[in-house]
Amino acid sequence: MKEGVPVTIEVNNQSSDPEIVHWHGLFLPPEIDGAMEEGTPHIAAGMTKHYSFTPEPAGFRWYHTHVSAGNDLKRALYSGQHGLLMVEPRENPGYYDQEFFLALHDWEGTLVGSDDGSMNPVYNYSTVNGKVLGFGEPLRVRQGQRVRIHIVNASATEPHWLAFSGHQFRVLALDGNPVPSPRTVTMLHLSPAERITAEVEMNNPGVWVLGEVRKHVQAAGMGIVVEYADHSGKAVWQQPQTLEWDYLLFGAENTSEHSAEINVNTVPLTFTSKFVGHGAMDRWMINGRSFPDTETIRLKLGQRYRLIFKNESKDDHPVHLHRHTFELRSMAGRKVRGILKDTILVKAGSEAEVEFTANAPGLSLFHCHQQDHMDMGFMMLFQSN
Ligand SMILES: [Cu+2]
Repeated sequence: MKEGVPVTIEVNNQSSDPEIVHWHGLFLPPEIDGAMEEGTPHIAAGMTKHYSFTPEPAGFRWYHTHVSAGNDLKRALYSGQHGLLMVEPRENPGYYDQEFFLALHDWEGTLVGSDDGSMNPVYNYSTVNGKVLGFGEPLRVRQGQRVRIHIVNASATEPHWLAFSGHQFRVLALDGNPVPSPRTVTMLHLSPAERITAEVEMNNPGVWVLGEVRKHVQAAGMGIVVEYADHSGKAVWQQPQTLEWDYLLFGAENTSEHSAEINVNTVPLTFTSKFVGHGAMDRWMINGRSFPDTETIRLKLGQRYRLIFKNESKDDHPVHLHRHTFELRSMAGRKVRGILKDTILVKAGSEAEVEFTANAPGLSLFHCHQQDHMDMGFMMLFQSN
């Protein structure tokens, strides 16, 4: 799509269940954003709906089903019902020779009991663009090219670590939004629903693997071959020794240049879980309550809000706010500016703070993007007016 250019999309539900499409990262009214909790009507089985909107903001977005799965690990985000969405900026100053779009996904999940007795999904296959390593078309490049790669983690529940053997990533954007300090890193971390846009200089001719850093996940298929022109043979993987990722690397270098704090209303949100019983998925709570019994928080249009996330559970949570972009302000006590996202990973036992302006009238859903967590109550609504 092109920024500012209206589109009409026809969605035909050929499945046998009611479906709904969420346009993740776009600023859309609740009637079409794609969450039943906000009031978007579902699409009945066999029916077609048309959605007309002007896409904004520019950047790398994605779209996906937004139904619940419960114990059916073939439904909702466990299925392949997701796609990539690029909103091209009006002006595109990016200089690159080739552009690739990659979606990570995990397939054929089964619920397996963990040590503490609760159930978690475990997967048979992990893919890049729907193919296990060695079965998809390679990314074909030439020496000297500057390549831009847009990656989304479309897994229902799993975070992923990626490295590109023989190469490094220069991270340009997180969740489709340019970062203040692009930096070069050896690996990327994406929790469910997160996106990364990175540039890679093709300066090491050969045939390489771009894939999951953890051996068992790459063995389950998560990787893609990158092939230089005039090179052939078996793709080479170089195993990194440690896992490294830090959002704050990409924040503004000089935080003092930002003007004094404007009036900000704080909203504390504490995440906890409740063990329901052996063989069952945990119940999730925000401020002690599970959706739909959570409090709907009222926001005044135009006001600035800071959400203070306290994760008092033993799981990490990639939390997502619909219809807004927020600025990351602190992570585990470290302050930061300039990182704009719509999904952020709040680690177990940790805290994070994000800030946004309530500029979207109506209901906006806030939830953990891990399908099993949102299905088990990790959702709430904001109402702006
Ligand atoms: Cu979660």
